Amino acid sequence: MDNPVDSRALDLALDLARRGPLTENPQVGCVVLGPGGEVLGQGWHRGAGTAHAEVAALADAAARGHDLARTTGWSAVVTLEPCRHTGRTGPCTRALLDAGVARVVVGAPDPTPTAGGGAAELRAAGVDVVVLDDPRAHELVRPWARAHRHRRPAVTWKYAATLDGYSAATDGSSRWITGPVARADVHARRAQHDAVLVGTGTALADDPALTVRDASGAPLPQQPLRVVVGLRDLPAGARLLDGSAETVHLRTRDPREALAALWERGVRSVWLEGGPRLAAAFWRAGLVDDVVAHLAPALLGSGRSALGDLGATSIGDALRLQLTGAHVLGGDVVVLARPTDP
Ligand code: AOF
Ligand code: ZN
Repeated sequence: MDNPVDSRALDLALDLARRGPLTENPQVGCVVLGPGGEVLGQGWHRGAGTAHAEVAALADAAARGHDLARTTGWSAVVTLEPCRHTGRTGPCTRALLDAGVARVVVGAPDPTPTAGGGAAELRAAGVDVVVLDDPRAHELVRPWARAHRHRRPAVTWKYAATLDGYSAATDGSSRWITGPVARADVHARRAQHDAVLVGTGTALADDPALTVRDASGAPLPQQPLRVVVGLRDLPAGARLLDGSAETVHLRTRDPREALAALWERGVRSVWLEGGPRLAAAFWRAGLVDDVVAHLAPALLGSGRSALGDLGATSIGDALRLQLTGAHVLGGDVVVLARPTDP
């Protein structure tokens, strides 16, 4: 990015965006700059149904005493392309034009058919629009943007395994492979998804609660939807049926069908926690967008592999992923990866 004022404003807008909740709507931040590049207003989106970031930032500028009738030389720097639709709130393109903002800097485009296209609309109205295509702005809305592009929830596959790739011992026991720091990381990441999904095999074998809990083990007030996929019934006493969070049982073996049902319910991101066979079915259908692997420095030598059969018989058949991160978590390692396709 060549303009240091835009660059600093985008840094700030990204920080503001992250203050917003992860819901059905993306996190968006906006900074309004005066003619000299000074920050006049800051805003972020606080969740579906509330003001968009641009409207919030203009309102903030007004609240700080800046006259919205005299906006000559003002710019707006937004992490996501301003919407051009009337959803639960009005179009941000309109709000920016009404305020007379002459220049708009966009971090990443809005890929949705209804809201997207605001940049072109602003340009047509004579606004100087710069689309930065900033990697951090893209990353911020990635699951949401992918969900809309593919019209299905974005899927993150999470597993914990020994260093030699086993997620359970031969007797089926798996508690615990990783330590408390890695497990706390799982809870934090779970909380960032609309739904947590397992197969009936895992539900029956492990009787997981799949809730998001704090350090003391208490469930947080806001819980992702718990989803079980598969044809077998859950026993009446299963923890998934304990009422501590909403649970749906999708009686299908088809990942695509399961995701279609979840999309209809408004789910845009899914945290897939196994088991190996269901995860393999998602991979075979090309339905995994991100991988979070927690690896413990332990060896089993035999046991249940973290992932079921992908049909690979030769090393050339290996599904090669792009490494996106790796770091130490307590006594374990987290590895982040994703398929290379766009
Ligand atoms: C923006 N600024 O701060 C956000 C945008 O139903 P609504 O009115 O909340 O609109 C939701 C859509 O608007 C959402 O799907 C996305 O395309 C866009 N989000 N756009 O200009 C914002 N949050
Ligand atoms: Zn908007």
